[in-house]
Amino acid sequence: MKDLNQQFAIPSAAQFLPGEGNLTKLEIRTTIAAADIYLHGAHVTHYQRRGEQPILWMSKRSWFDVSEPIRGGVPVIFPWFGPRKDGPKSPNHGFARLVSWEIESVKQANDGVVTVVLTFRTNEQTRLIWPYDAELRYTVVVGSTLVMSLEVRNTGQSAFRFEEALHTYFTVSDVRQISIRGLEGVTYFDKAPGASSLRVTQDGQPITIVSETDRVYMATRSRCVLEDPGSSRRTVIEKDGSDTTVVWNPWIAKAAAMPDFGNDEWTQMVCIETANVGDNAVELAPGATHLMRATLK
Ligand code: TA6
Repeated sequence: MKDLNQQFAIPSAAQFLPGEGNLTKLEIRTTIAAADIYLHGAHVTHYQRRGEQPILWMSKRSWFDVSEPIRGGVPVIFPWFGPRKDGPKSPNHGFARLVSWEIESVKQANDGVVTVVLTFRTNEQTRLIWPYDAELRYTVVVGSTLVMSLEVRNTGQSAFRFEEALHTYFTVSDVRQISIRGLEGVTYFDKAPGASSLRVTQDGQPITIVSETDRVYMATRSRCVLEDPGSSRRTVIEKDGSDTTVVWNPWIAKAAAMPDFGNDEWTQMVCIETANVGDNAVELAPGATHLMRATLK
């Protein structure tokens, strides 16, 4: 912690502190915005524009344990999404959110915007479950918008195909009142239990949440607009380098089944995830780099 602060802290803007579960947290507080980033999973757990309500949701029951993912904020999902389709028994949503990331830089521009770069390189542990070499570089820009960019470089000798997501949890006043625009007419895989048919095409109406919702919208580069009338707030999610958008709310039963998710918390959140999943997975040749970015306004 002391070394991190000596090397990277910016007085009255960015400092490292022991966070929940004594996990190391970078706390950013400027005149423009506030944000928290844990080294565990390079996990952004908090973002709030000065004078406004927080945008990201965190479960009050989240684990803060090196062997568990943090519940809420922006989990970084890599190199597979959801359960592992092939290969040995592996954690849901890959390993990137479970490892400790390094700080490459913490900088503040003249306008007060703070940019943090975190990195992770695959190692012998990850090669046991995923036999490739990659370097991940995650840039988080904390200003009047929150901009998160995940860069994946193939540092090995063989090509690999990966899935990824910035699995963003948004806080809402009541998920039953929200609407999400931008995915009209897009085809999605419906992963909710008892889903009618696997592939469904979204009609011309905004998405509303009336039951467990778990949809993987394919081949879409659209910006989404989350309307939360209860807090008279509109959040815009723009994206680059992402062809998949996932929309998720666990609803009652699924929320109750998760130990790190309060039974009644499902009404206060919705995930709108910037991703590349399934047919939109990314093929990366040796030496190549891919960048995916989410901008929250
Ligand atoms: O993004 C939606 C989803 O894939 C759901 O199926 C649900 O599993 C959610 O992610 C959370 O997964 P986690 O492993 O973080 O509990």
